[in-house]
Amino acid sequence: MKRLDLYCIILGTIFLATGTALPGTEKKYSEELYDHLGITNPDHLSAASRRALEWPERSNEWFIQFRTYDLKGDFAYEEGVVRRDPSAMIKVDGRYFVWYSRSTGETQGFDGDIENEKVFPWDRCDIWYATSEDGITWKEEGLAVPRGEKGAYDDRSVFTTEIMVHDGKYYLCYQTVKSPYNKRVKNQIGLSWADSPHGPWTKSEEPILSPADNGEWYGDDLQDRFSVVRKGDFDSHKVHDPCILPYKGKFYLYYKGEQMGEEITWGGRQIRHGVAIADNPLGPYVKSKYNPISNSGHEICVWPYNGGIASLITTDGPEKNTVQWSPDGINFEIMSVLKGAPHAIGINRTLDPEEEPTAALRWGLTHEYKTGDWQYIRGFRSYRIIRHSSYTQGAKAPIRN
Ligand code: AAL
Repeated sequence: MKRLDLYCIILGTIFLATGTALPGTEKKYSEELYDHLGITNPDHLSAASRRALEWPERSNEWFIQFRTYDLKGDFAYEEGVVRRDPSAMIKVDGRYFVWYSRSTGETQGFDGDIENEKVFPWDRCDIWYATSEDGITWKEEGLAVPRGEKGAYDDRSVFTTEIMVHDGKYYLCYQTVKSPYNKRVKNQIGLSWADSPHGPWTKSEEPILSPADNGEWYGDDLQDRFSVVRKGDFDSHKVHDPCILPYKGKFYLYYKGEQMGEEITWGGRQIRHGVAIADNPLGPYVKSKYNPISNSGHEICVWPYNGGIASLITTDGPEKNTVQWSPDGINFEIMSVLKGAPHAIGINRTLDPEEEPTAALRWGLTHEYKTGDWQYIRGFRSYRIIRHSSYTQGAKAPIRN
């Protein structure tokens, strides 16, 4: 390295360390922006102020706050039964429909007899459905899609489902696990379709999406999912939380990936989303070369807006609790940062998502953990927070549909 280069590097490091810009390199911003951010001394900018000055211009139209509430009828809390991960809600013949994971029995975990016990609340689930006239009082209608026969790719559990209606047909996509359910088991995505929301459902003979196969486990302990020789793609272990949206004449299957050797990052669990695209609802679904399309998130919650796709990113990663939007279903930008959001949202597809950016989230379904064993389906509402006074009004508003 030349002596001059070294001198410049040392000087730059000193200026950065002392919070002072190199002479002549400080970028200037408008007086309005300085005033808006409360920066009255632009010659002494903290690292936080420098970041704030570089924020993209954003209005508050994507900023919302949520509240949740109990539902009635068969969705009232019931000890002994797990009802969780509600699908989107649709309306057929004046009634709302929802599908969800349902199981019974306590969770034993992975320490005992995994062949016969239940390792997670979402283990040994089938997909059930319920209907409601008002979205508040629900009637459980019964089984929609059962686990497969012994030996099938979905013989252990079918769970975390989403509904898509297209051309008069109904499509349920969902997660699948094949026995034995150990910590290294790969999770896939299955699909069933029907002519009526009441079924009968026809099942895909093979999964429609599988984890990437480019990771390599270290050792042969089936209960160790963190030891790897190579991690592979972001979705090398599990493909989860599928949701198919018809978009631009194709079918976009959004999903959560879990990676072999998942780490805890500066934002928590290393969770990211991907998309796989098909010409037909039944597939084949081809993973986008741009995957992963998020660097954070958990359950998929996506809706069409203004020619693009919006996505609520919750729970894990440095960008958790943000609403994001992409003009093309792939390249997402943060539109707002929220205080928090309900988990596993089942979007209300009967609302007009184009009314405003977050209209699709005005009310719908979520799930909540009463205990580690028992989860139940609840309702949520969201409110736009535009002025300080509307914050109070929103928080106190009664539940209306
Ligand atoms: C959920 C989802 C998937 C996971 C588990 C059940 O919130 O992310 O469905 O497997 O938790």
